[in-house]
Amino acid sequence: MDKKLMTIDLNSQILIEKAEKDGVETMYDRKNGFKSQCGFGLQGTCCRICGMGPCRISPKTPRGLCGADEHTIVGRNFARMVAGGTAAHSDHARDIAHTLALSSRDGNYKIRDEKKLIELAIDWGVETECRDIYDIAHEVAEIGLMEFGKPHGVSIFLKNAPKVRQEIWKTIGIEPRAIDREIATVMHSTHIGCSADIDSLINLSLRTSMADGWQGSMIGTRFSDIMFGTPMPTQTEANLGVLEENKVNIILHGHEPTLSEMIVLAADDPELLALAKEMGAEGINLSGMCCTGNEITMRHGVKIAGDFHQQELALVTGAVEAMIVDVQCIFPALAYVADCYHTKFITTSPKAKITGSTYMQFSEENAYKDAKKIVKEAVLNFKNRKPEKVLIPEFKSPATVGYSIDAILSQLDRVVNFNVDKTGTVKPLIDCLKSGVIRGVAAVVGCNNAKSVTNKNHVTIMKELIKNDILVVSTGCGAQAAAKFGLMDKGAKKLCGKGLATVCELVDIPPVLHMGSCVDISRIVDIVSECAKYLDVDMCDIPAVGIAPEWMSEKAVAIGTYVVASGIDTYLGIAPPVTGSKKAVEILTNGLKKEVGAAFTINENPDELAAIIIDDIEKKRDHFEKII
Ligand code: XCC
Ligand code: SF4
Repeated sequence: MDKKLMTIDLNSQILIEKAEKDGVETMYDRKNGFKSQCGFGLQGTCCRICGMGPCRISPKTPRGLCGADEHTIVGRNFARMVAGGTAAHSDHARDIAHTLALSSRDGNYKIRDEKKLIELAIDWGVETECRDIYDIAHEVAEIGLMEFGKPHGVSIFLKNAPKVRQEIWKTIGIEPRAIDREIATVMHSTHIGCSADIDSLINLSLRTSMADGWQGSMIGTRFSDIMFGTPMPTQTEANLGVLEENKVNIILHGHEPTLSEMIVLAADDPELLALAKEMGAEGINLSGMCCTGNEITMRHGVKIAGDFHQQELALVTGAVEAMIVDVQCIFPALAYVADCYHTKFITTSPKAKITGSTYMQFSEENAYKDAKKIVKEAVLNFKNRKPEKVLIPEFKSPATVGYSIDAILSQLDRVVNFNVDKTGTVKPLIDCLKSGVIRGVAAVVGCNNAKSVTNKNHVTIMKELIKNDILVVSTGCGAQAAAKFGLMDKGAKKLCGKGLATVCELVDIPPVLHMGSCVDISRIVDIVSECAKYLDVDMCDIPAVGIAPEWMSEKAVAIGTYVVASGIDTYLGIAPPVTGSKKAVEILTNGLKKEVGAAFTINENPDELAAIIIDDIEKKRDHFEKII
């Protein structure tokens, strides 16, 4: 396939061509090299859980050596994907919790949102009267850390869900206990000779995913807001056109805000700015990719360089002095691409060491010092840039980002109720839904996937939804697709149906709201939960859906599963590796409806998927209008 047709992003197309001229291999070349992918892997019917395998299921070999059939194998593989995703999100949260435990008045990490901390402390029964805010923070951090390994009880966050939802979780046995325990249980239960029952394996997957959504991710988001500030609307720009010819370009890529927050500070350090001048640069230009990019754009308006599929292409510009990464979604290929240019590919986490990178360990204890050292490395590299190899493509799009729940509700409240107090309630949002000016809310989230044309599913579906008066909220690389294609610009209201356009105009918001990184999907679950509680209904009664049009990571599988377990229907634009088991497909796309009131829908054609979603939201509305 013509590589340029594998993405709809014009900058990417230009850089794919440049990579070819420069003799640099990218994911798009490798995709063409894979003539076909393994059918067993695609369907989830290859088992290599024990040393007798791999066992592959086909009509001639319907059972593995131990007798496991396709349902057992698909179920076990699915559960392990959920466990992998839960582990990644939650380990991110664990680091944030450790950082909160380290926070101090004169240290690197401070408390920025005291109100949020106090609210959480009260919710968790921590004494707040007449106490130093840092003592409170440390006790809250300790409770958060206990969620990973407490020997008794279930997630501390479950009690915030509507009562009916809590009952469902209890009845079907998916209340997550300690986070690490759920992950360990999946690894145990899927070991050879344990669970071989598909219903049980999916139930196990649901409980583990709940440890991601209603535990790890909630800790990650809340603690990040407490330490780094709750995001509020701010202006930014998105796509590789944000790189600057005359400045030291540093791209931050990965996930955890602990590192990136410090780099943001260090990039403003007078000493380093002076050094940049000395090197002949006009300054230091920071931008972000993937979820790290989302974290720092939400809180500081740092420009978005691009998404998951643009990480190699960013280096192909020849204008990046350093790509600084921590964990998750980092192509090992960056080491090879960086080698073809002057770019320093700097890894920083003991959890993600990559051959061929420059390893500069970042520790929270020495955060600012470490961050300065890393930025200095980038600045010193400016002199090695080869002007003849530089090509910065021009496209970039303005975007308004920073829509935490707090931001959305206070903005709505100000307009609808003339309430200038910053804390809003969900009432105005519910009024918009009730009256039907907004038909529903769709969370369009997740990755890019080489199985589809990059960004095409995201953009097609989002445009179709807003045209039909469905408010879109977004996180992860989906949010970056929206930002790059102008859908997070307030001017995008011209693409909306009449109802949504009016709301955007009145409230002064874009039709696609950036809600953060993928850990921040906890914000979306929270707001649906709050709406349900306000109306005294269940979460599955709200006309809200989740959509992952181009998902690819195990984290996305965990997310989709907890979103469904929360009663929110979830739509996938890429088929997960479960199609080899009819029973697994039936449970995931239908059976779960009876248990949790929501299920998955899979369709790889974005136009068809959008039509199904719009139709389903209208059906949900019929029910919604009847019960409220
Ligand atoms: Fe990674 Fe989080 Fe997916 Fe993007 S969306 S490719 S997980 S960076 Ni989260
Ligand atoms: Fe084969 Fe069973 Fe071992 Fe899987 S667990 S590899 S199906 S023998």
